[in-house]
Amino acid sequence: MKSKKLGINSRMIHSGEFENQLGSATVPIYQTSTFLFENAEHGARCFSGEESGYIYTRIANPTINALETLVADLESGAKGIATSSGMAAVNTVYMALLSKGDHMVSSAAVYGPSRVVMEQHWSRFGVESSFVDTSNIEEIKKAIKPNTKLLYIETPANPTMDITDLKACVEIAHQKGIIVVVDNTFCSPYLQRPLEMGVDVVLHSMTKFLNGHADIVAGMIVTADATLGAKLRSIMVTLGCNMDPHQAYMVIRGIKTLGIRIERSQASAMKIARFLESHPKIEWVKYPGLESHPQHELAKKQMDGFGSMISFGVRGGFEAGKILMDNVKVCIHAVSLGGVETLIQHPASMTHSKVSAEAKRLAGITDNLVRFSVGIEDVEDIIDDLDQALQKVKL
Ligand code: LCS
Repeated sequence: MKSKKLGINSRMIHSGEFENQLGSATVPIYQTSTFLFENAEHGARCFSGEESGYIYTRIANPTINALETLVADLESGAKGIATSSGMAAVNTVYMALLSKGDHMVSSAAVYGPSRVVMEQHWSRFGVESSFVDTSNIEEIKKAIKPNTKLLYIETPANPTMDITDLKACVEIAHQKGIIVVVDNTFCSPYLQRPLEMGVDVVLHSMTKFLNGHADIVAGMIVTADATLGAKLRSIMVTLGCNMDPHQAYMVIRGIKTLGIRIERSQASAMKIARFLESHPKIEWVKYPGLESHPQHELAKKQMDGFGSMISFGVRGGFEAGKILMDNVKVCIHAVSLGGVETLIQHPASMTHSKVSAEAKRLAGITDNLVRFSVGIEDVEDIIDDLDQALQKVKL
């Protein structure tokens, strides 16, 4: 690691070690599947772990390692484990930390597939789960059972923007030997560093803010403890959900502008949230920066900024939301988030469509919930676009 003393913006540019043989200003792409051994002895030493040479890209690769060191540094963690996607990171964590007969407590509102894979697939291997409103700490306490091994939190949650008190989670869980995992996708380490609050493991869909340009899919796990990191790495390697070197290069490139992208998009998000809050065709707005957000005070304490994700309800329900999404011209009607372009989508019929109707109701994912990821366009253009599309909504 270059230096812990540098500020986060400097570390986004300069952290991430690699063997720089030719004085390259950026991390080269080691686009290779395998690495040469000097001789049979060298090969045997690498395999036994006596020597830490590169063997095979599924196990380790210099470009991917540079990214892992970089994100681990930004998250104040010990080890980074890059994965092919955010869902690969989620499943690696589930597989490493849960066994038959174990139980997981999680947020009722999480990215749909993170819940669906647990309820429909990990359950087949005897893993139990409870999804509760983790923004209410009492609900977590009530859900913990003797076999609970994992507390899995998304904050702010996708798509409700509910915020969970991470320090309180750590206190409750660690008393009972439960590991705390946080999906930090909505914030990125620029806005929230759960490991600094005592959380054990952080994961990311780097498809979103870290890469930031909507052009690749990627994931990352960061652990506070190196031994736990080694365990997660061995699961990732044997599952084969490794990242590709080119993917790693793209994320390293994206992270260089993470700070300036987030500063701009969250400044716009605040203005857009206020515009929506005062608009007669909008029923409700949930943005951590608004005083009306139920956990606004917690957001101020726990996050270094309010981010660029907004959820809101259009008056007139799903039909009205559809008219809005069909009429935007600058904003893009698509899933995903955290890119330079503003995206608008409808979770109930898209990202969370496979979550049961009852689970959606309990999680507060209403039919009129529209999720908005603010990009870095001129904010006036986004507001004008929303305004003209909302004019088409007839009450
Ligand atoms: N965690 C969160 C919070 C996410 O939002 C997503 C993807 C994932 C994990 C999974 O990451 P992936 O495998 O896609 O890299 N969220 C998406 C969304 O809200 N719309 O499309 C994808």
